[in-house]
Amino acid sequence: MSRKIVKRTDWKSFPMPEECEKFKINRKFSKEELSTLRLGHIPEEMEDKWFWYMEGNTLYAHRSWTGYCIFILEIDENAETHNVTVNRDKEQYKCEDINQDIDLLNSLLDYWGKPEYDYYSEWLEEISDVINIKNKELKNKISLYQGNITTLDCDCIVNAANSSLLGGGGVDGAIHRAAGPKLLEECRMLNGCKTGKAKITKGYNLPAKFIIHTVGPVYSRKNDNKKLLSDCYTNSLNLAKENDIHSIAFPAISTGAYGYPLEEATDVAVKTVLKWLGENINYEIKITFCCFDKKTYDLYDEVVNSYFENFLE
Ligand code: AR6
Repeated sequence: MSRKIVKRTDWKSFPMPEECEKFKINRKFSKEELSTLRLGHIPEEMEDKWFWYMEGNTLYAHRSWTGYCIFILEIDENAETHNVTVNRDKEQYKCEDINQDIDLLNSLLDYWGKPEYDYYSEWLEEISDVINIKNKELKNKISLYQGNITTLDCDCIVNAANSSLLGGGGVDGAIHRAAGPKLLEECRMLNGCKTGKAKITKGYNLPAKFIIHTVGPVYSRKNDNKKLLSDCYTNSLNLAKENDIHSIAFPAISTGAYGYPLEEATDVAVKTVLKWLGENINYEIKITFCCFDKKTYDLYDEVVNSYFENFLE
């Protein structure tokens, strides 16, 4: 790996927050994990990202670029860590439950320690099992439609929104125009939405009863594009299930203004939806991929069918 090692000085230095808390986690790192952690990381995007670096055997993990919350982990000579100090500005990062921090940090360390962690290969393995077992049931739950999503008469349509949830261009603009101004009123109450997450509103003047708003990643040639885009589909479907929604239509999230290359985005969308269906096989739901133009439709058609062509009787 030819990445340079990240140092404290690579990051702008706010004074350290003064409020300290301590908690314990127990983990042992392998040699590979430790050498990956030692490289550190500078985020390329502002939102929801971490900056970390090691000085000697101390790992500093800054929550976002502000440095208002810094986790400091001592790693001992056996490559184990137990004691974590949190310096946080409580105005900016209050903590209601320290167990959440422990879970968060553990999952981050899982992720950070893996050299060039590739979610994509992991899905490929998982998805082939799901599809092999349940192919026919899955096939009947998916359909394609070419046209304007706002005309679809299903329980719910998904909006490719931005994190303000206050409207925009593309499919977002079309949905707000068709649903009417009450949608914006409800959206104002939602306090935005993070990339990869999803929130639900009523459909107002739309044929669809509900709208699930999700925020796709702005494509940036980074590993976690796939993960974030996949999260949009998974979180939208989880929210649909929680709300007893049995038919839902997705646009091609992130492939317009957010610049996600269509082929990869289609692959991620189809794989994620199939995986979710496989894991929720007893839930009755019809999922439509709504493709605005013929090029998108043809690509979805090809990708969806590629999963089933070997299995159809
Ligand atoms: N019905 C179905 N699909 C549509 C429609 C429609 N009426 N209109 C566009 N598409 P985009 P993004 C397709 O740009 O890339 C907004 O300003 C379009 O052809 O709508 O996730 C938000 O506020 C493309 O395939 O969403 C955000 O700021 C797909 O929908 C930003 O754009 C997504 O294109 C989100 O960008």
